[in-house]
Amino acid sequence: SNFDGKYYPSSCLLLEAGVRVLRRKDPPFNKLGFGKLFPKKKLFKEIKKIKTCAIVSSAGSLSGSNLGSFIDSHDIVMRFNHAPTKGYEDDVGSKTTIRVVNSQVVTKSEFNFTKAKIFQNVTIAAWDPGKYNGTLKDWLTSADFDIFTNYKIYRQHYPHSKAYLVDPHSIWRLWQGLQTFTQKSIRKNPPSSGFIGLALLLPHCPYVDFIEYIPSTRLTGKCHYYSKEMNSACTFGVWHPLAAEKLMALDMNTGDEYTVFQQGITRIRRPDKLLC
Ligand code: NCC
Repeated sequence: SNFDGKYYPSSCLLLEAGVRVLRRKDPPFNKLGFGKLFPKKKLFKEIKKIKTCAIVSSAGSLSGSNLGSFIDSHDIVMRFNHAPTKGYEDDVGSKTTIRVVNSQVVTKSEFNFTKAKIFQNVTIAAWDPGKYNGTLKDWLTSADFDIFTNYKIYRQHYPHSKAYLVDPHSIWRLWQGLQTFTQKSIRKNPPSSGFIGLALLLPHCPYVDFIEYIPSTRLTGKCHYYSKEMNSACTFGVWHPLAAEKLMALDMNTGDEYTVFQQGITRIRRPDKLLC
């Protein structure tokens, strides 16, 4: 990307948003009983050992991709919300290291967040954007959906789990980075779980292979690989600034066109800090 004539990688903008999970030491949680629910452990242990990461979008165009074994060959595999692997292994693989879940999935009874198998024995990063300029204290009472109640139940059920809340301020910083990249005015809605997941994971990986985020020639109007729902807005966006996210991802891509558009794999490298 070109800002003021100076080359500045868009991946730097992504990293500088500093998308992160909340920790016990973060005010005001260091003074609140609620903060004691956060895991003591870091999100990822031994990051030096992480060589390859994959993010699996939930796009319908994953159907028929046969990318399952490629996906499973990565050290870390990120998935979203309640996207299943069972029955779809050939196309999406079976390994899951971390799930990024939105606050609807945490709260709505149909997803059964506190009990369903799909949310167990994996790292969880749950997010809710709160208000654009709200404080973290405001957020506790004004989240779009109350993730706190079920988060607490989950952590009490599974005290050894690695379930975190994404810092909502960092989500809005990511939105600002996306706005800086896009230049044209984007609506003030949070990025999709996909983009939040990318920003959360990239600092921990030399590169991330994001699968079917930039739509390949398998493009279909099907919303998800796991359902029959037809809705192109799932791919191009209606509420989330998804089109802007994908243009930025394409700008960060280091793979060739065949890999992106025929195979459906966008490779994004962690930038060298000296470039940023
Ligand atoms: O659909 P969703 O997203 O769970 O998808 C996860 C991420 O995959 C990428 N994606 C998905 C479908 C598609 N055709 N193309 C894609 O690129 C996106 O990056 C997306 O973020 C979300 O982001 O959390 C979202 O969640 C759903 C829904 O809440 C959950 O699936 C639970 O049912 C939202 N849909 C609705 O609220 C109706 C969606 O807008 C965003």
